[in-house]
Amino acid sequence: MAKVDVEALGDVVVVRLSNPPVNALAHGVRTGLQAAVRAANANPAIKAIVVTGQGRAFSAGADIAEFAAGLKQPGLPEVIDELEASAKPVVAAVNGLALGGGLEVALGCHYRVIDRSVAQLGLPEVKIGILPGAGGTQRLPRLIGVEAALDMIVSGNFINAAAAEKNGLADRVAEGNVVEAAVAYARELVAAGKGARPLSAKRIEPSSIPSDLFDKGLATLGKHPSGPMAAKHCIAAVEAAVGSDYRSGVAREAALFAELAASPYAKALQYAFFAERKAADIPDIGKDVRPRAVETIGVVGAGTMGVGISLAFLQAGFPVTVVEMKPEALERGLGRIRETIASNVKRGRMAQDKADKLLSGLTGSLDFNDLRNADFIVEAVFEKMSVKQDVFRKLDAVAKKGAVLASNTSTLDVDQIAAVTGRPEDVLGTHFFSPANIMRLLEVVRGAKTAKDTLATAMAVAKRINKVGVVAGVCFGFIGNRMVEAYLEEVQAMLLEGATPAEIDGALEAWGLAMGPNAMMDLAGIDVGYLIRREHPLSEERRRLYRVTDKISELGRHGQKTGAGYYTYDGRTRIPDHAIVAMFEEEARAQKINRRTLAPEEIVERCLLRLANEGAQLLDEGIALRASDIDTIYLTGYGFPAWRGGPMWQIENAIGLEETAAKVRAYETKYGPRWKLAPLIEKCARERGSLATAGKG
Ligand code: 3H9
Repeated sequence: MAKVDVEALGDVVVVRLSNPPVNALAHGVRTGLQAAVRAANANPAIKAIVVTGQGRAFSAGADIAEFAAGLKQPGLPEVIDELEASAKPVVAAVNGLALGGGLEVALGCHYRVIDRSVAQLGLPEVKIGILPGAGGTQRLPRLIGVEAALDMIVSGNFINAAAAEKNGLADRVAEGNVVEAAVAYARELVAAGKGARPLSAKRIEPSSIPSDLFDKGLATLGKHPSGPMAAKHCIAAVEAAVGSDYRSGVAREAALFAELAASPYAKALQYAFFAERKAADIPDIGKDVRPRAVETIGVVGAGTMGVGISLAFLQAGFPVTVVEMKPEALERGLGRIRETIASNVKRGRMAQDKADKLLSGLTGSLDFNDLRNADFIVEAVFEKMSVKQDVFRKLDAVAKKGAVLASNTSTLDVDQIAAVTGRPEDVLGTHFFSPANIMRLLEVVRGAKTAKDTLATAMAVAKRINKVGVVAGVCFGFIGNRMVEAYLEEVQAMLLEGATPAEIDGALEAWGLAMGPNAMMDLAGIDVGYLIRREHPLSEERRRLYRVTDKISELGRHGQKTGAGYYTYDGRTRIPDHAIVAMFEEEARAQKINRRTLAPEEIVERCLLRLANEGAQLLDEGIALRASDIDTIYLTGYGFPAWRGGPMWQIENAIGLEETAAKVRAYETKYGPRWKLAPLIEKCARERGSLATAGKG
């Protein structure tokens, strides 16, 4: 239950925020803190107050789940103001995470003692589309300086105790028990006659900062991951701290906070925060299903994916054995792993001793027998059923009992792969996204015979390698790539109708996507889709839509790797190519399509609706457990902007399901069966239901 625990240690009272797991500042915590401060001030025997947190966190901030319903009184700003107004000195003992409202509580305290080894401090509100709204934008610049505060608030990044010591956030850094250190410090302060020291009483002189600081901050924002509003409002709030009294600054902070809190971007980002965590919840797998122990990893294949996957495991501290068939391929792969780690060291992202330690866990081999001790083996060989099945037969022969056998297939039937082994219960898909050491998504594909603990193990492993595991059922392309198929098909149609690759990419990138579809295909390789289309039976419609792209591939223009695809390339820079537009013009003439200019809004709408319509179909088929899983896949694996919530969130919350159904029907009338409305959207629109409650999850 959300509350605070109060313990009197002689003349110092320790107030512990207690709301597991991270002491979010729910109503009970706020009232508890307020009451404890009042009681301590009313008790003549108490000379000082120490505020700390229960467990691993000081506090991770306001309870995000409470935002939707509106915060009950007393609000956090009032509680912190009252804490700061305490006549008796208040010392924060920062025992772990102090984030958002949690750090704002620490800033409301008069002094801060910070744990050396575990503390992390930050104001990450911008990442959920808001700003520090409990005085943080006013108190932090008063404490550590405007520039340093601006950086922390606009980036949302965390700092550790050493950095806090350097920038003045910490009065003391504690090596051992931080609460004991804070209590001792409080007594020292009392003995020295040092009392309350409210930050809000300080004034920041405008002359103390560069005159162009805020203009520069705005000019260098670029595409901020929080969308178009939050970072700008953060800058405006900090600006309000300069040259003004605390009261007027905090009033400006509150007004800006209210604007952000009401924005669709904040709602989308907060939805995304919980969606990501919900993905770990699998309805038929309770806490009684224990993941298997995983200490050692095997990777089969040292191509691009095998290298990325090996790096992901090595960087999380796992020893990895990589098996290849040919010595040159093995050496090339191991070389790329070593180069990536060396470049991380060179760029200051990793210490040399850590790199040495990671690389000491890397073994290369040409012999499948060397995988006999591996607990978790990922196959990352050529995307062809016969090749994958051959690998799984070999793995079945050598892997130890209970080892998880995972395929990194992006499209193939995991059940057919499992069927060649004598242990299909140990087999599943782990679909990594390229570059696998960087992309956060891991689609975990549950086969018909995958055992519950095999699935639980893969989800636990995903977490250990800092990935977001999302469960998918077996179908061609699983969740992400099946939706991409629909999306790319629509892109082909628009290219024929008159949009250029640059217009399509430009429209979607301006809307927020990290990369437009044509640039994405050029990066992934146009030949990849071409080969897949040749392996699978295609409808006449698809054949027609992909005719030009197939020709582009046949010309050897496979994308960035060949220096030309939909664009030509100067290094990584795209250059629009008239020859490609001419190919689409010619094909349009042959297909009797009248070319026209497509507005950016139409481009975005058609892409979004095709994605979401296919997503609803996947939800209906039970391939995806819940709409939020689909969105999580798009946000973490496909460069969809989190501040737009995801394709499913968009149709439900930005467009509306009835409107979506009407639009899709209109497109169906115009373009035919590829626009068939997903029955689930139709049903939800008719019954005023919600996709959020439609799945099995
Ligand atoms: C704020 O403070 C506004 C103020 O400025 C002004 C107010 C007026 N609320 O991520 P994990 C839950 S805004 C509610 O899996 P980790 C989380 O859902 C807030 N719940 O663990 C999960 O629950 P479950 C500013 C929260 O170790 C569980 O805790 N603060 C909150 O990987 C464990 O979380 C932030 O934006 C919360 N604030 O990461 C911090 N935080 O087990 C957001 C966590 O049921 N939080 N939960 O799924 C984080 O960044 C990470 O959760 C954290 C832990 C780093 C704390």
